[in-house]
Parts: sequence; C-alpha cells; structure tokens
Amino acid sequence: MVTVDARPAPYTFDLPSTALLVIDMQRDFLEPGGFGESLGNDVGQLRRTIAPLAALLADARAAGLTVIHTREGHLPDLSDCPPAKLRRGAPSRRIGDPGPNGRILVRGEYGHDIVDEVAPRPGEPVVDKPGKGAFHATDLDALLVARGVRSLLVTGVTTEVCVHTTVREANDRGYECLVLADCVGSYFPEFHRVGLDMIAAQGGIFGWVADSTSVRAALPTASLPRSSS
Ligand code: TIU
Repeated sequence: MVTVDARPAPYTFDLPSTALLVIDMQRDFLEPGGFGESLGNDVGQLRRTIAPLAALLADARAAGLTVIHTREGHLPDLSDCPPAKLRRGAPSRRIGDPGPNGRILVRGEYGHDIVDEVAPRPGEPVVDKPGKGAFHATDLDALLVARGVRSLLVTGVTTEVCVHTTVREANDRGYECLVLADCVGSYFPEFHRVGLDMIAAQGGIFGWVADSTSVRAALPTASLPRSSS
C-alpha cells in the first residue's frame, strides 16, 4: 500500500487496483485553433499541466501503474453529438467546422488527438467519449472492472468541466478519486481553485486532492526523494 499527503486526509492506495486517468489532454483544448479557443478561452492557461503530468506519467509507467487516456469528440457525421451541445453558445467555430487543426472536436482529426508530450504509449487504452464525463456512453467502467481498478489518480483538463464530471460519475460508481492539482487545469483560475476545494470539502465529498510530487515520491520507482513523514 502507498500513502500520500492529500486533503482532506492522507490517501492510501495499492498499485494493482489503481489507474492513472488522463482526461482530454487534446490539442483541441490546449492549442490555438481548437475547440477551447473557439469558445473564447486563453488556451495558454492549461499548458502548465503538461510538464508535471509528463513527469508523473514517466514514473507511473515505470511503476507499472495502469494508464488510461480519454478524448472528448464526435464521429465525423456528428451523429453522437446532441443537437443541444452543437447549438450551445456562440463559438467562433462550432463542433464539426473546419479549423487549422482539422474539424473541431471530430475523431480522427489532428486537433482531436492528445498533445505529444503526454501521448499514449502502445497498450494504454484511449477512451473516446462524446460527453464531458468519461463514463457516459463509453466502456470505461467495464475496462476498470476488468483490470480490478477501484482507485483513480485523476489528471487532465478542464478542472471544472470534464475532470469534475468524471470524478462525480466515478464516485457514484464506487471509485475513489485522488485529483492531482498541478496536473489538472482550467481556463479560469478561480474555477480551478474552487473546483478542487469542492472535491475535498465536507470530508472529501467527491475525493481527495494532492500534488503530483506527493504521488511520485511515494511510488516504488520514485525519481523524487521520499518525504520524511
Ligand atoms: N470547455 C471546457 O472547459 N471543457 C470542455 O469543453 N471539455 C473538457 O473539459 N474536456
């Protein structure tokens, strides 16, 4: 068993029943010309997540932890995109429109794929999801059950949208979630801060929050020094 400093209390997990979940680290959210920017966001806000997540991925892989990636997006004919989602807001480009990285939020397009720095390795499942939550209309739950996973180390973007929705879904399915504050990001610093507070409040109503350095120091393959506590 591994125990890491977290709020509201230390988080204990064992490696075989834990997965590192990397949510929607796609060019569509992190690079100019994609879905995130089309909504009026400064995509630069999310880029601070890349370096700590890449370091965590390296240590998690070395420790043999299950790593699962997700991508938000739609079939080329948009048949899995609810009209309400397609119509929402007044974006500069809508889902399915052509952009500099291909059609916005459409599977198979360059912009839909994961940024190079945290790209999936062969054998790591990539779950394509049409919604904000990673459990909605996907086989994520079956995939976790098949691997005996009960505990999720949650990373990715954005904190208050796809990360929060997924953590809430995971809770209702009986998973424990440790959200890694430096590996999740929002276009809105205030939403990021409050989103994390909402997870850890009320005795950990949705889960636990920690920095990735705490997890990396606790892994058996630690490339960071273990804390003395
Ligand atoms: N807009 C926003 O903050 N997020 C999303 O639309 N999707 C995800 O969070 N992945």
